[in-house]
Amino acid sequence: ADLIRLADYQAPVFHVPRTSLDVALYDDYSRVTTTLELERRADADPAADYVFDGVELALCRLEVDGQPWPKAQYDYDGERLVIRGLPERCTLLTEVTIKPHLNTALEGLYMSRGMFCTQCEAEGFRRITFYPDRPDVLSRFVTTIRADKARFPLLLSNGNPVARGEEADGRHWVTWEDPHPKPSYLFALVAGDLACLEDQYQTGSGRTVSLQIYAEPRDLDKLDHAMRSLKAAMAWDERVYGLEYDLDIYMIVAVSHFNMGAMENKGLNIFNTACVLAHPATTTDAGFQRVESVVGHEYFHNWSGNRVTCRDWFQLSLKEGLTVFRDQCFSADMNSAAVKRVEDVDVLRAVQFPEDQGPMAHPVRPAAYQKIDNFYTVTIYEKGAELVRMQHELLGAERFRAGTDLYFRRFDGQAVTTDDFLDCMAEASGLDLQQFRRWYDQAGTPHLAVQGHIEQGDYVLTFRQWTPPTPGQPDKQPLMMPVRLALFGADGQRLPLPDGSTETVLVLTQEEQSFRFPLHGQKEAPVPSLLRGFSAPVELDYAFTTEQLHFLLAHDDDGYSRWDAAQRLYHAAVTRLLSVPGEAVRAAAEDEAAALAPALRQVLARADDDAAAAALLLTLPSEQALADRLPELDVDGVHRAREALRAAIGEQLSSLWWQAEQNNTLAGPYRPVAADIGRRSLRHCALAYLAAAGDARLAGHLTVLFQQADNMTDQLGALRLLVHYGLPGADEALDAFARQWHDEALVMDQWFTVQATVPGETTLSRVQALLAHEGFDWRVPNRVRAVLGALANANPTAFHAASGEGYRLYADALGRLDAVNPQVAARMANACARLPRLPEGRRALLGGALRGLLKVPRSANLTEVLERILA
Ligand code: HT7
Ligand code: ZN
Repeated sequence: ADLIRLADYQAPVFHVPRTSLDVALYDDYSRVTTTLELERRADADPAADYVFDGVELALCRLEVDGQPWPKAQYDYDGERLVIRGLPERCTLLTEVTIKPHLNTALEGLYMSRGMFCTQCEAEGFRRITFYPDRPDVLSRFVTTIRADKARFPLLLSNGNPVARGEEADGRHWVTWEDPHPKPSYLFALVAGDLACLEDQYQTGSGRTVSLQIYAEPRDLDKLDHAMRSLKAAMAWDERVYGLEYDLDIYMIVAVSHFNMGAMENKGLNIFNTACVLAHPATTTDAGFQRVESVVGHEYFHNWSGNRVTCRDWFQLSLKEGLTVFRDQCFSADMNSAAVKRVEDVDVLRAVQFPEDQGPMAHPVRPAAYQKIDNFYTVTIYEKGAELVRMQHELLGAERFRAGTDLYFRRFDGQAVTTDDFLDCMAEASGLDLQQFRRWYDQAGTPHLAVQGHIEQGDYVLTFRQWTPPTPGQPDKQPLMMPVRLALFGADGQRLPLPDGSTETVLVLTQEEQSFRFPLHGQKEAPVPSLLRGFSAPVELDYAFTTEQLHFLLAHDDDGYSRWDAAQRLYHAAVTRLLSVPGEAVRAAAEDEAAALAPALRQVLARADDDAAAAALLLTLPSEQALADRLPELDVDGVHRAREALRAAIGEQLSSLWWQAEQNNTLAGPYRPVAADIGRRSLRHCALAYLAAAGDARLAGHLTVLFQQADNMTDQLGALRLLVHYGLPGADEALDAFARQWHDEALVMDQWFTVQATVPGETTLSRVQALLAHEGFDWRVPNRVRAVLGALANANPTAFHAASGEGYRLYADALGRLDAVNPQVAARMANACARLPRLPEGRRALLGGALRGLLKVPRSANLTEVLERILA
C-alpha cells in the first residue's frame, strides 16, 4: 500500500453541507442511495476533479442534479470514484449495493448475531457509500433506514428520529436527522430486535436527555452499571470541564462482534459487549471498572472528538490522547486517584514503552502511515494522554481549564490539529510551549539520568536527558519535561524547598541541568522522591540504594513513588536470581524474600488504609515487564526466578497471607465500589502467594471459594489459581465453569483465557485444542483475543517456547485470521514486535515464521505490521 504523508495534506476540494442516506436492508444485500449537496471550496483549484472514496461498492446509479451522469465523465477503480466536469454546486446521487452479511472484517455495515450495525472509524464509511471519507469534511446527515419490521423493529441512527412509516411486505422505515455537522467516521446505523434500559439525565442548563442502552433481551439485567457510569460521566464533564451534552437522546448499543472496545458515533455509541455489559455473577471487578472507563471515554468524545474533531488522521491523538486523559481523571475521581494512577503508569510502562523502544515505534503525531487502522496504538492513546497530562502539570489545573475552554470555544464545529490544541494551552497560560511540541513529533522513550550530591551545604541534583534512536529518527532533541519532586529527611518528613513548599515541579528543557537545594546545615543527603505521580513518561535512571528504596516505600506519601520503589526492589531481586544456577535458585530466593519481608509486612500491616494500593505494592512485576528490562529477553530464566521468589515470599509470610485472605473476605452482597474492589484484589493477591508457595490447604480452600462464590471476581480468581498451579480439582472446576456459563460469551472468553495462559510449552497443545473447540470462532474478535491474544501477551513461556512451536502456531493463526479480519490480525501481529530483543535462536525462529507468512499475499494491514517488525 502507498505511504500517506502528513506533509502532503491538502484541504478538501469541496464541501458537503448536506448528506442524505437511504439504506434499505435485505437478507443478502443492502441498497444505499446517497444524495450529497456539493459545493466547490472557494480556494480550491477549479480544475481539480471531485474524488470520492468507495471500497468494493457495486455502483447502480450515478446522477447529477437529477440527470444520469455520462459514463465517460467518471471512473471507479474499486477504491476511488473520480468524477470529472462537475459544476461548482450540484446534487450528486449515487446508488450502490453492498453485502453486510458477508462482511467479517467488521468495518462499514455488517451483521452481528442477527442485527445490522456499523463501524466507520477510521475508513469504514467508504464501504457503505461513495463519500469524501476524511475527517475534515463535516456535513449534516439525514438517514432513512428500511428493513423488515418483525425482525428489525428497532432502526437507529445519529441524532433524532423525525419520521417513520410502513411499506409493503411487512417492512418499515425510520428517518433520523442529526443537527450537528459531523465527519463520516461518526456515522452509525443499527437495525435489530433489542431490549432497552431507559433513563433520563437533566443537564446543568435544565434540558432533559433521554438515555437509552440497548442489548439483546437476555442481557437487559447487565446494563445498570453502564447507565450509572453514563450519568456520572455526564455530570463529571459538566463539573470539571463545563461541557454539556447537546442532543435530546444518547444511545449506546452493545454488539458481540467488534474490533475494538467501543465507538463514539454521534448520539449513537456502539460498544463491544465486553465494555458495556456488567453483572456481579458474570463480570469481574476489572470488567466493572472497564465499563465505567469506556462509557466515560466514549461520552467525553462528544466534545473532545465530535464537536471538535481531527483535521486528518495524523492528528488522531488530538482526540484520543485528550479523551484518555479525561477518562483517566474521571475514573480517578470515581475511585482511588492514587491506585488509578499506578494502574495507568503500569500499562504505559509495560506496553507503551516497549512499543516506543521497538520496531513499531512512532511519534504521537506520526509523519506517515500505510493503514491508519494500524495506528490506534498505545502510543497514540496512552502516551498521547501523558502529553496532555504533562501540559496539565505545567499549567496547573486552573490554567489548563482556561486552555480547554478556549480550545472548545474557538474550534467548536471544526476539524483541527494538535498544534491548535497546544496554541490554546500556550495562549491561555502565557507559557511558551514551543519546545513542548517536540513530544508530538519525536518517537522513543526518553531517559532521564539523575545524580545527587552535596556541594557547599547544598544538595545538588543533576538531570541529564536523552532519547535513544528509533526507526527513521536517529537524532533526538531535548524535551521540555515537568519533574515533580520532593526531598525526604532522615525522619521521613519532606524537607522545605527554596520556594517555601515541600513539593515542586522542575521544568527541564536542556540536555543537562542542575538544581540546588539548600540543606540549612543538615549534613546528610536527603532521599529524593523523583517524578512523583509519574509527571513525565520517561525512564528514570537513578542509582537508588536498597536502603533508599525501603525508605521510600515506608515514608513516601506519593502513591506512584512508593509503588515504583517496590517495583525497583522486585526487579533487582529477580535480576540477581537470574544469575543463580538451577538448583541454588530456591535457597537464593529465600534470602531475597527474607530481605524483602520487613517491607512487605509493613505494607500488609497498613493494608486496611487502602487495600487496593497494598495489593499493587505487593504484586511482583509481570514476567514480561521483568524480561523487558534485561538486555535480552530471557523468558525461561525470568519465569524460574520470579516463581521462586513468589514461592519464597508465599512461604515466609504464609500466616500473614492467610490473615489477609480472612480479613478481606467480604460479607454482604457484591458491590463494585473501590473499597470492596481493593479488598478483593488484596485477598486474591494473598491467595496467589499461597498458591506459589504450594500451601497444602489451598486447593480445598480454592475449590470451596470457586463453588460458593457469588461473584465472578472470586469464582474466576479461584479457577485461575487451580488451573495455573495444576491443583487437585482444577479439571472439575473447568468443566463445571463451562457447564454453568456455556451460554455467556463473555464469561466463556475467560474460560478460554485461563487455559491459554497456563505457563509452559505444554500449553501449546491445549491452545491447539481450544482453537478447534466448538466454541471457538475466528469471526468473533473477543474470542480470538481470549485465546491467541492471551497466549502471545500473557504467556511468555509458551509463546516463546524454545522449540519455536509457539511462533509457528501463532503465525498460522495470524494467516488464517487475516483472511477473516485484517484489522484484528494486524493488531495481534504487534505481539511479535519484541523480535529484535529475543536471543538469537528464537529470533531466527520467530523471524522465519513471520517471513513465511509473507510468502503469500496478505492484507495491507497485516503486511505493514509484519514488514516493520522484520525490517
Ligand atoms: N475512536 C474509536 C476508535 C475505534 C476504531 C478504530 C479502528 C477500527 C475499529 C475501531 N473501533 C473503534 C474508539 C475510541 O477511542 O473511543
Ligand atoms: Zn477514543
